[in-house]
Amino acid sequence: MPKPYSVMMDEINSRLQGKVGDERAKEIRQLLKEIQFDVGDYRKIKDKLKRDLKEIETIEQAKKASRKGGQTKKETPQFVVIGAANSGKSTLINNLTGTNFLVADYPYTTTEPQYGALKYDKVNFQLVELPAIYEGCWDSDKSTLAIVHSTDCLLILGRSIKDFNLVLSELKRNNIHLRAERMDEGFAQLTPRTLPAFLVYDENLEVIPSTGLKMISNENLETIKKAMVEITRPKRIYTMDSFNKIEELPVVFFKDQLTVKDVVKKIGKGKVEIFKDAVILEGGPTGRKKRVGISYELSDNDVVHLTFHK
Ligand SMILES: Nc1nc2c(ncn2[C@@H]2O[C@H](COP(=O)(O)OP(=O)(O)OP(=O)(O)O)[C@@H](O)[C@H]2O)c(=O)[nH]1
Ligand SMILES: [Mg+2]
Repeated sequence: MPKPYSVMMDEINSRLQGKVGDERAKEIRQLLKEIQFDVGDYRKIKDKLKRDLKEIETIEQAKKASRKGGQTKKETPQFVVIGAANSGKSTLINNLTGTNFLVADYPYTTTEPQYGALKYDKVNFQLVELPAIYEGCWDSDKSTLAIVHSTDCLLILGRSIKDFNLVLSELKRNNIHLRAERMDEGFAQLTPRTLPAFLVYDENLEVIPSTGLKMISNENLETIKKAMVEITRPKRIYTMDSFNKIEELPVVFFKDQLTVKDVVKKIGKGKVEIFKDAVILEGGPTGRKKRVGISYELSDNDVVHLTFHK
């Protein structure tokens, strides 16, 4: 006996509630299998589910393509730079990363995502300029929206209140929420999608919409770079080589409860089993010396000397 349309939709909505990405796609495929009728309201529901599925598949595919492997995510936080046309996105990325993206005084100069890299305070960052935001820009362009979805942080650029309101409302319309810092465990995906973000404004702007987010003038590149470090809260851990020399480059982590075990794991497979103990120089080479075990919690800039059983 077929069920009424509204009853069916309630059931479907409750099964899809809270599910995003691949998980949602899986549930939709299952639903499509279960709905056996293919006429009237059933046809309508199936068509709707199929459209939904196609959209998710496009987003998931683009997500995967926009992040080459999981590697980048762990070590190199990515900032997507978004803003209205002519807000100075290319200029800012050029200044921060030394790229040479086309800057022009007409709108929609940048039509494809552009990538730049920046190293600051021993942390690598990737910056991506997306094509300018306009009302409804992501309705048809799901692959650009997917880049926003999968990024670690947003840098929102504007030259006027109108610029900021436009970007904030497009984010809201697409169910993307903003927060002032990364999550405790790094850049994990939250539902609905929640991204760490800050605003970069032009000097001439007097009143800024109150968002609870950090706001920085574009006059000072150094402050912008500092904000990138602050919002991502890296833990830079320096290891020692076998001659007790401190390695110049740290291993960088993005999670709050970081233990010696995380560092050991990073160094190599099978190392946890042969771990003996660790000596820590707290907060840097001149810090207090401590002998600790594998579950000791590390802080930013700690130096770690690991020893292993032969
Ligand atoms: N007053 C002012 N002008 C700027 C600033 N940054 C860039 N410009 C100028 O604004 C124009 C647009 O700069 P772009 O960097 O191309 O802006 P965009 O956001 O990348 O533009 P689209 O790619 O077209 O969306 C250029 O003429 C820049 O020289 C700024 O901070 N202040
Ligand atoms: Mg541009």
